[in-house]
Amino acid sequence: HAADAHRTDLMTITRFVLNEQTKHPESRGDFSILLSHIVLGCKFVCTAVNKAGLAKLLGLAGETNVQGEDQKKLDVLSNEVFIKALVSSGRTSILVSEEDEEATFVEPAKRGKYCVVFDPLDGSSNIDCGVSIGTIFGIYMIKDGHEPTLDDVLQPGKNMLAAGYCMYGSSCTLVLSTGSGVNGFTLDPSLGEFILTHPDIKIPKKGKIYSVNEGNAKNWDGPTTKYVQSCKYPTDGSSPKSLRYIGSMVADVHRTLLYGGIFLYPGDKKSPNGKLRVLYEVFPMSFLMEQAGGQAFTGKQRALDLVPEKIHERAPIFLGSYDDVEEIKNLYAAEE
Ligand code: AHM
Ligand code: MG
Repeated sequence: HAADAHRTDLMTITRFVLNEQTKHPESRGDFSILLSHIVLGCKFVCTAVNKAGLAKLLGLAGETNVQGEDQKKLDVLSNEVFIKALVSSGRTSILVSEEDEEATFVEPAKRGKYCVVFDPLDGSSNIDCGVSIGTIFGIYMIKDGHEPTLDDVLQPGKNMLAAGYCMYGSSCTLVLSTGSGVNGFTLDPSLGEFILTHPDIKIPKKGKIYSVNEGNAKNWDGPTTKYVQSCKYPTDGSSPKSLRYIGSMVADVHRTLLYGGIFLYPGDKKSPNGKLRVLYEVFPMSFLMEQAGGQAFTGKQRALDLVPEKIHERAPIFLGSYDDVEEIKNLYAAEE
């Protein structure tokens, strides 16, 4: 269509967030500014990820450059990019990153009212073979009128104001919820802008796919074992589910969100709390799932009700289509 070539009415993520802001007349635009800094971080990491395959040629990650300095690994680089972008926004007080043992407390002159928890580059085992990886983030508001403390981030996931992820895959896709639904944006590399391509994402009520590392099956508990067995050998006359597992949470959750189904990283005998981290993996993805009409469960409770005690704490997670998560909830309830 000729007219399409000249479309300038595209909904960019900047325009989208500013539109949302006008719904809150009291807003002074702080959230929009914070988000624009996160978006900048995502664009930067996207560029670095896209060049990663040329590392040897260009002297990137892990190689020594012409000055003889060691080049930074992609995950280290991504962490630095996001820390810088978030501090320079002037809108944050506390940052928790998967890459850093301790939380970062922003110096008073640059402080703002938000706390950001994030995994700058998740799916590290997939970096060197060019498979999709991503950034995951969640945003809390600091409690008013006191010095920021770790308690500001050790809050249940339901207190998050916003959550999202950016997937560096066949295209660069940013999925965001500010608590009123979920929207997906795709980076147009020629414009350098994220364009709204997936408005108001709703996860199918029931799916045909399950996603889990079955190599851990020997150590699973009863309900997880029964559930996965029922995916393969259903007894209610339905067709078996397909298995899809990338081993990159952002990619596995993104597919689950769009196609429906269930993603699980259960606890097992070796790791009773599973592998995934509560603050910056389990919470943001659970927030998005609920906002899209799905569910997220830890095997004991609604994931977003969990109150973390440590910033790098782990929890088992079952998330996805409403009906599929309901089944696993029933299996755990029957155990008690
Ligand atoms: P990472 O933070 O070291 O990258 O680990 C997290 C990743 C997730 O993206 C993914 O869901 C999971 O680890 C896969 O784990 P496993 O290899 O045990 O299946
Ligand atoms: Mg991770």
